[in-house]
Amino acid sequence: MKLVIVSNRLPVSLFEKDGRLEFAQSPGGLASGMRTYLSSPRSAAASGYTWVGWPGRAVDPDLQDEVTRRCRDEFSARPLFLSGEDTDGFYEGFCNQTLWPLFHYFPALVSFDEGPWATYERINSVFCDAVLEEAGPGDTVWVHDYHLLLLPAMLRARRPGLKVGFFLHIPFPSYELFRLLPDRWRRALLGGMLGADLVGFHTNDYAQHFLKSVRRILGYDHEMGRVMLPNRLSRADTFPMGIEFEAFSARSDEPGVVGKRDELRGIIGGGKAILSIDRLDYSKGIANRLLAYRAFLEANPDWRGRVVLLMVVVPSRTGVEDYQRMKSRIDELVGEINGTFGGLSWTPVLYQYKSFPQEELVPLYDASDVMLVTPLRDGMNLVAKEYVAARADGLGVLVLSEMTGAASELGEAVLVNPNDIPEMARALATALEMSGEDQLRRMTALRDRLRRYDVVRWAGDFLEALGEDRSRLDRHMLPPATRERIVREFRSAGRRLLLLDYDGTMVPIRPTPEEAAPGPGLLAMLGRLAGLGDVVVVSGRPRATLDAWLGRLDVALVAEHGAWVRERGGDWVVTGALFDDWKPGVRDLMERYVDRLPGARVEEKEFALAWHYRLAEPDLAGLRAQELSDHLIDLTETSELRVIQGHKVVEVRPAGTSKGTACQAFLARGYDFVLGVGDDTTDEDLFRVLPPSAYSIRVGLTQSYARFNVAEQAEALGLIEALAAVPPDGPAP
Ligand code: GDG
Repeated sequence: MKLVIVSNRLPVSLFEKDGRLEFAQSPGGLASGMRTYLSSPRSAAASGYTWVGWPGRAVDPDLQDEVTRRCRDEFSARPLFLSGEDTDGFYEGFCNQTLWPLFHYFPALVSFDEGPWATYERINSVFCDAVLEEAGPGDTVWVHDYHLLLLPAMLRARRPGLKVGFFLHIPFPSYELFRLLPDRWRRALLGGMLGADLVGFHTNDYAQHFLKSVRRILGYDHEMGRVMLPNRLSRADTFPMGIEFEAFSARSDEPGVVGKRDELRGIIGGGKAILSIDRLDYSKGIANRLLAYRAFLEANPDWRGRVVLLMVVVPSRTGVEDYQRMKSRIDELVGEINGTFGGLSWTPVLYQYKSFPQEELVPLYDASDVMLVTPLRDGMNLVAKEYVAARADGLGVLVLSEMTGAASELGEAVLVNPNDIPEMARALATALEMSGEDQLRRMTALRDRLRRYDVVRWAGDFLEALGEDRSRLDRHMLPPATRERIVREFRSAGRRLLLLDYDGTMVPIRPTPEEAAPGPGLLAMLGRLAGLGDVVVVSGRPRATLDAWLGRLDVALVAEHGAWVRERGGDWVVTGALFDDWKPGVRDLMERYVDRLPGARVEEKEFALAWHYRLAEPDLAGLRAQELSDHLIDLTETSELRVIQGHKVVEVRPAGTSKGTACQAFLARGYDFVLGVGDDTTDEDLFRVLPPSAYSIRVGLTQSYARFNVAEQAEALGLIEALAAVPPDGPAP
């Protein structure tokens, strides 16, 4: 299997030197992380990879062939050439003036211009063409980041069999922010991402935000992150990106690094150093950080002259006006702090407006007592992790913004809210005054965690999850040939048994249980089927409903998930030792949850109570259903009751009977063709008791004990109808 990696920038960038084109490593966490993964012996991309992306500048048409050849031969890369006009609308435009501010919670800075959107769509399709030239059938494509949100669906549309993964390196904003985008855009962006088999995020919050937007905007529900699309599954999951831990850790012993660190320490003098490194961007909260440092110096005069803030700001988007303004504000603040507090013998802020190669960051990390990472929003923030890795001595304090993805993993850091300037000032004092023992304890915990989940593990886990997912699903989807085989075997069988769930299998799930009554077509079909074999309708419905709806058919009925059985032409028989003295307590609790959720209602059955929430607002309903189940599980822990979460229903009934136990009597009668079909958790009890030779089908793309899944109810009904179409006089000609 070949791996095709796709990102806006290639891991190498072109630049011109003395009239010649040269290559340099591209900056940023994605490029260096993936480079590390691809060159690691632990990488699974051993059978080759190609990286598709933009080489960082417009290339003259005469030179494109040569650049393409060199990229291929030297870097296993496929360059994609974009004109200045393309990058204006695409990168500078939609990426950085719409998606970047919106996803980093700066709605006031978001541009809603149509022009850049059109370019964004077009450039995503240019990427699609290039990827399809590189990826063969059976290859895996890993698409990275917000520049290419539409690409996964484009790839899926043109090559459905391709395995596609997508990873978002920046935050996915809450639904309230995401919904600000015009409906066309937000649908296309979500649909684009869902084209991937696996969508990865740094944190669980981002994944949940994405899933919520998918549910609210596209209407697709999910189960544990698996999004049920009409004909396939996509999965959202969390993969917090790590760094090359051992390399950073080992570097601090290299003589060159030690020398540089000592030199820096000399400049700092006997005092302490606080380090701050970021790209110039409004998301990084650089001005707030300076304000916090100023507040700290104001409140702690004894620290004046004994501390230095080493502030590295990497030039970025230098042509954009907002960034120029930000730069002026930072310059002013630095000047003001140095002017107010500094003197000839002490400069409070040592400010560098330039970029450093990654290896030169290590002596900076090592020389600094405190690392101050306080973005207003950041997808992950690898600099925070690199600081921890570089501190092989186990000392140093990380002060980290709660608004970074890294904060969800690095709980031993001193966490701060970057909007709370007094709090940050206090955190600085805490960090500078922290005992060596406390530093060591926190650092050791942080280092252990980052060592285990490094960047190779991150990429490996993502690709493994991507590989697994599809193979599991492919095995389960009912292939057309098997469907035909089922019909054929049914025709030629002597004794046939069909165990069929009702709601969600023979009729679609309706807003209220009453609306699911069978129409004449369905009744006629079941009548025909009953002439061909033994049909058992296995339902969670009360027996009165089944009697009213299906009682006149020559079929057996199972009601209340197995509590009652009515044989063909017989009477209802209770199947186990059933009791209902538990009902009042459970009913009270369920009713309290009806009060808390408009649209919910309690249904009383003879041996069960069901709390339905199909008509309620889906988000709140999901939450309340979860709370209610947890509550019920606590309440019934020591009793013989079972709490079951089905399709938009939470049900409590005595343990000991199930659709499985109720059907065992039928199965024992010996059939040479058995088929079970159902759509719900309660049908799993039936699938579990079926013999290996039986066919079993679960409606919906969920993990199941059934041998096969079909995506939709209509597909299940179609199969049942095909069986009913067999001529009544036995095997077809
Ligand atoms: C996106 C997300 C997320 C080298 N020289 C400098 C410098 N480097 C290296 C650092 C680090 C990387 O660049 C910067 O790390 P970030 O985490 O900020 O990564 P980005 O690629 O900018 O950002 C971010 C990341 O993707 C990975 O998913 O963590 O949230 O925005 O490896 O060693 N970094 C800086 N100055 C230099 O001079 N700041």
